[in-house]
This record gives sequence, structure tokens and C-alpha cells, in this order.
Amino acid sequence: MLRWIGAGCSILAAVLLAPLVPLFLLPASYLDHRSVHPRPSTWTPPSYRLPVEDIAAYDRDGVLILRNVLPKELAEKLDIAGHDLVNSATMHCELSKFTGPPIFHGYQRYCGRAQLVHDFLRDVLYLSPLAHIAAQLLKDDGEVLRNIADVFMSGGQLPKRWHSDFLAFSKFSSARDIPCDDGLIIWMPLEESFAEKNGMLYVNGSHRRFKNHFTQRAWGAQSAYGVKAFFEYVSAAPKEPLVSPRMQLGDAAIFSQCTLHTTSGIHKGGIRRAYQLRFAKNVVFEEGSAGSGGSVSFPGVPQHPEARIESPQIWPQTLELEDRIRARGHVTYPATTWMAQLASKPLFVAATTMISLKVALLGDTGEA
Ligand SMILES: O=C(O)CCC(=O)C(=O)O
Repeated sequence: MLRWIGAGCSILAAVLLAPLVPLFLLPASYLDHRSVHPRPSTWTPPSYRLPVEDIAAYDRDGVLILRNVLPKELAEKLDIAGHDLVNSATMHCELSKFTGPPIFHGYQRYCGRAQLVHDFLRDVLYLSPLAHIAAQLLKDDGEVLRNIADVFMSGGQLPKRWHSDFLAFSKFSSARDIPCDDGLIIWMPLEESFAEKNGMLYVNGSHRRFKNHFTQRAWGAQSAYGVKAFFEYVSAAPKEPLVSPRMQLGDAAIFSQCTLHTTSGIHKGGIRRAYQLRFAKNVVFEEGSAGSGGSVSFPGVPQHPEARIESPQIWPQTLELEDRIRARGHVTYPATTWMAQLASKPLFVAATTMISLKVALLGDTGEA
């Protein structure tokens, strides 16, 4: 009997994973626009001293909009990379969609760890002052920061879906007391972005309310790490006052890992492209960190055999070993490594494949 159930599950998994097969045949990375990894090793990204008022505003609101923060040359590179990612698909980008939260399958292109496969995005990470800005907002610019993730996303009608990125950060933390101040997201539009064009909405002050909710009540901080309690909170939490910024290429919205946010869900034509960098301090990679305790566990991109290069140390300086690997060029994983990575979480991948098919057939209307 058990053998029959096992065989049935394998056939079901194979059928569900079959739509992914063409993705393994795509090119590995983006070869049209190349640049070299910054030298020397180790490398410290440029400085950008934030006024104390900006730091105070970020602490108070959980979101800070910086205008024109990317140097012109890097803004141009970001735009070029964005066109490359929209115009062509790679194995890395297409498969990374199946290793992250399924709420983004309505996006026409989703690329996790995109800086590994496009040099111009790597340049935005290493050559911009964003790491220094993150270090000041995370309270101490002497502390070690890792770029725990970077994501490129684009699409037309993008679904509205309130959430915070807390559970994605919890995978990289051993703390269980909701360390909102340990991680932040830097979100950058690649063209003008505003509410009517899938612009982002942020709930002002929601980072503090999130922490208070889970630490000051009987159920305790630990419950914030469970998907169910987390999304119950998100759905019941007030969605005001709203910050709905009009932004353009070169600007950045910086928000706490605990800040509630969403795309507006309003679409008046054209696609919207955005790139984001996530920085965290006190990063741990061990199994058994808060997020991997059964609460939320995405497969993630495969891991480089020599170093944690998918989440590189950027501040106060890079690491020689990681620089050495990046200096060799794009970091790509063979199809067999991707297959093994996806096979490590077959139920997750089967579920996310089904969601992806459903979204492709029926669209994704998101929340009202
Ligand atoms: O860029 C977007 O449309 C959504 C980004 C977002 O909500 C996230 O990455 O958590």
C-alpha cells in the first residue's frame, strides 16, 4: 500500500514539475553588458552621510524616501540591466521564482539574486553608497552587513498584497525577539513610479506596531515566526496612515523588514520595473535559525560550494574569498544543482508550480 502511495506521489510530483523543464534549457546569465568586480579586495563601498533628521524619520516612520541617491552612471546601468532582464529570460531568474514566496507569481519577471547573473546589478550593489546608508539606518556603521538578497521584479497588472518581509529576514537571524532593527529593504524604481502605476504603498509606523503586537501580548514574540499568526496580524492591522511616494529612477525607498507594504494594485498601462537590495546585520546561516524552525522555509537559490556568495558581506568591507569568486564572473549554477535544490523541497515547489500555472491561466487579482 505504502509503495503505491509513494509511486503516486512521485508521479504527481513529476507531472507538477513538468512545466519547469523548458526553464532548464534557458541561457545561464546575461552576457550583453559586462563589467569587472570592483578592485581592490577587500572593497568598501562609497560613503554617503545621512542627516540625523533622515535617521530619525526612518526610526519613527519605518520608511524613508531618498531622492537622486544613485550616481547617474549607476542609475543608467540599473536601467540597462532592467531592460535586459525584461527582454530575455535566464535559467537563474526563471527558476529563482520557484524558490521564493509564491505571492509574486503574477509578476512577468521575477529574479532573485539577480546581481549574480548581471554585472550591472552587481555594480549597483558594490559601487553605490546604499550599503553605507543601510549601515547608518541599522544603527551602527561599524557593524558588518550582508546583502541577504536582491530581487528584480517587473510586470503589468501587479497584485496588491499586504505583507512585511520579516519572515524572509528571519531565515538569516538567530534572534527570536523580532529584531526589526536588524534588517531593511532598499527599493528602487527603474522608471517613474506612483500609486496609479503599481507604485508602492507603505504603512507609516507599522514597523513599531508589528513589534509591539507580538511582544506585548500573551502569545509572545515567537508566534510572529509562524506564517499563520503572521498573516492574521497583517490582514487585521490598520493600513493607515499611508505613504504613497512618487519616485523615479535614481530614487530609493528604504523600509524596515517589519514595515507593512504592498504594490498599489492600480495599473494605468505600461510595465513597472523595480530592483531591491536587502541588508541585514547579525546574519547567521546555520540550520535552526528562527525561520527554519518549521515556520517558513523556502528552498532559496542554490549555494556556492566555496562561500556564502549569494548573500555577500558588503559593509564595512567585502571579504577576500567572496571577492575572489565574484572576480571570476557571473555566479551560475548548473541545471543539476537547481534540480537538487528544488527537489529538496518538493511539496513547496509543487505548490508554487500549481500557483504559477493558475496565475498564468487566470491572472492574479490580489487583494481588494
Ligand atoms: O516591487 C514590488 O512590486 C513588490 C516588492 C515587495 O513587496 C517585496 O519584495 O516584498
